[in-house]
Order: sequence, then C-alpha cells, then structure tokens
Amino acid sequence: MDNKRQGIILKGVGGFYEVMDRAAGLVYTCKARGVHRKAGGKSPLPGDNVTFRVIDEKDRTGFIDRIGERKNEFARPPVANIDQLAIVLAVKSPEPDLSLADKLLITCEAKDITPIILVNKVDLDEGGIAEHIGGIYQKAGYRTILISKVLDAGYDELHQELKGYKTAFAGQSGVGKSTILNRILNCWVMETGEVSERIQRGRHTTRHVQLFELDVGGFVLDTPGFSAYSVCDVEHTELAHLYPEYRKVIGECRFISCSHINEPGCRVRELVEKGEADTERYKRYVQYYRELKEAYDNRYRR
Ligand SMILES: Nc1nc2c(ncn2[C@@H]2O[C@H](COP(=O)(O)OP(=O)(O)O)[C@@H](O)[C@H]2O)c(=O)[nH]1
Ligand SMILES: [Mg+2]
Ligand SMILES: [Zn+2]
Repeated sequence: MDNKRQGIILKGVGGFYEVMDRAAGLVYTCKARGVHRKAGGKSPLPGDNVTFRVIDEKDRTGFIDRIGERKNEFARPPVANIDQLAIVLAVKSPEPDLSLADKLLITCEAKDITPIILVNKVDLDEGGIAEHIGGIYQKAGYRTILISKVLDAGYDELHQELKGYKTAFAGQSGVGKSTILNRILNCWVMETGEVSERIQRGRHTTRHVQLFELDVGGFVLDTPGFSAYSVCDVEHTELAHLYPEYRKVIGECRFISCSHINEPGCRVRELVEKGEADTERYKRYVQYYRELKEAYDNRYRR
C-alpha cells in the first residue's frame, strides 16, 4: 500500500520536523532522510510543503521524502512559503517605527508577499495618530486595519484577512504581536508582556518558529526575528520599483535612470509635491536610497 502523504512542516527542532498531514490534519514527527541531497542542499523549513511517508501510524512518526518548490524563503527567521506579512505598529508604547514598516514592505514586494498593516493599541490614541499612520499606507495602496484588544476593534476584520493564507506577524518588540496571535488563535499559546532586553535576546535564540493552524483555515506564525530584517538584497536602482505608488509613474520620468531625488522632470517627486504620495514616506525613501547607494559604491570601490 502506498503510504505517501502530502504535508506541511509546522516546526523543526534538532533534526525532527512536525509535519501536518494535509488531508487528515494529524501531526507526525518526521526525520528528513536524505532529503537535503535530493533538494540540492536545502534543509527543510517550517512552511515547506512536503511529501512524507508514515513509519509508525500509532506513534505518528515518519520521514520526509521530498520538499516542494518554494514560493519564497527566509534565513532569519527560518521559514518558507509566506503568503502574507502582518506588519504590526503601535500608536504608542513603543513609538511607531515607520522606517521599519517601509523596509518590511519592501521585503514583501521583493518576495511576493501580501502585506497587511496593523495599527494596534488604537485605544491609546489621543490625537488621530492611528488615522494618520493608516492614511500613509492606505494611500500607498496597502490594506490597513486599526485594531485594539482593549476596544475589541478590528479583530474580526483581521481574522477574515487571514483565512486560507500563511501569515507571518512582524514588528518591533512590544507592539502586540503575541497578544494579537493569542486572541486570533483563541488560546494562550504564546507568552506576552514586557520582558527585559536580556531575556528577550536569549529567547530569540532559543525560540523556534512554529506555524499554528487557524480555525478558518490557514496558518499564522510569530516571527520576532523579522523585526531585525534589513533588506540587504535590494539594489538602490531597484528600490523605487518596490514602492507601488511610485511604480505606476516611474516610466514617465524624463530620465530613464532617474533616482527620483533631484533630477528634473521626475514624476515621483511631482506626485509627492501634489500630495498624492506621502511626504514622510518619500523622505525615508530618499534616505534609504542613499544608504543602499553608499553600500553599493563601497562594494565596488577598490
Ligand atoms: N493598550 C493596549 N495594550 C496592548 C494592546 N495589545 C497589546 N497590548 C500590550 O502591549 C504589551 C506588549 O504586547 P505583546 O503582545 O507582548 O507584544 P509583542 O512583543 O509584539 O509580542 C503587553 O503589555 C500587551 O498587553 C492593545 O490593543 N492596547
Ligand atoms: Mg511577542
Ligand atoms: Zn523620477
């Protein structure tokens, strides 16, 4: 009898992988025998679609035969096949890091991931901050949801958006990722609360990435490491293409090699000047462009 099954890796620890049988929903502990070689040296990652064989049905053990093709993959945190990235910002505590949000959005654009901007802790908003942040990203064309556990706002909407997809949650420490995930999963599976910088760091190195299945279908995962993401593999010349609001008009700039910073006849700057694209986001673009250009120049200077 053929005992080949289709599964998805939920988590990997010390050479063992928890693989969920797609059809039955049961979880098997698997070894990855020889699969690295077959897959051209790649190790299995949480989020991987795999073919596996059951060794012992009673013990729920098996081994992974084959790793399916990946839509995308990350080294830190180690995970594959992310469909959506929920980028969490807080109105305050901590102060929103929009530069991080922009960089995470660039990662999404480069890796074919749909971002959702979550503006959390709107109950702490004393002056239209949530609307302001939401506005910036809505204007850029991104899905934005304002949420709060205190006001019980936005959670139903978020739940719907997660249906059927693999969604990773990213953002600064303390913005409320674990709180949101615990609420969405309707059980207390992850720790929340303030932790000291030292403990936080220690935890990052020992904690494993784990996918949790949603009642509505789909998976969510907490990825503290994403907050430290830098977008190292983007060239400055490609940067503007990773801003959807700029992408639309780039072809209309006077110069084909326009950096959209100081060239005449720049359509991107025109959008910003007309207020059709956000000024602050543009300023961060300029700064980021310069950083990437400098890194590029340093790499090729002899
Ligand atoms: N006022 C308020 N506090 C929140 C909200 N969501 C989370 N918090 C608090 O923010 C702190 C950090 O939350 P946590 O989920 O651990 O953040 P994480 O580091 O992103 O996982 C905790 O004290 C939470 O209770 C919210 O909607 N409103
Ligand atoms: Mg957390
Ligand atoms: Zn331009």
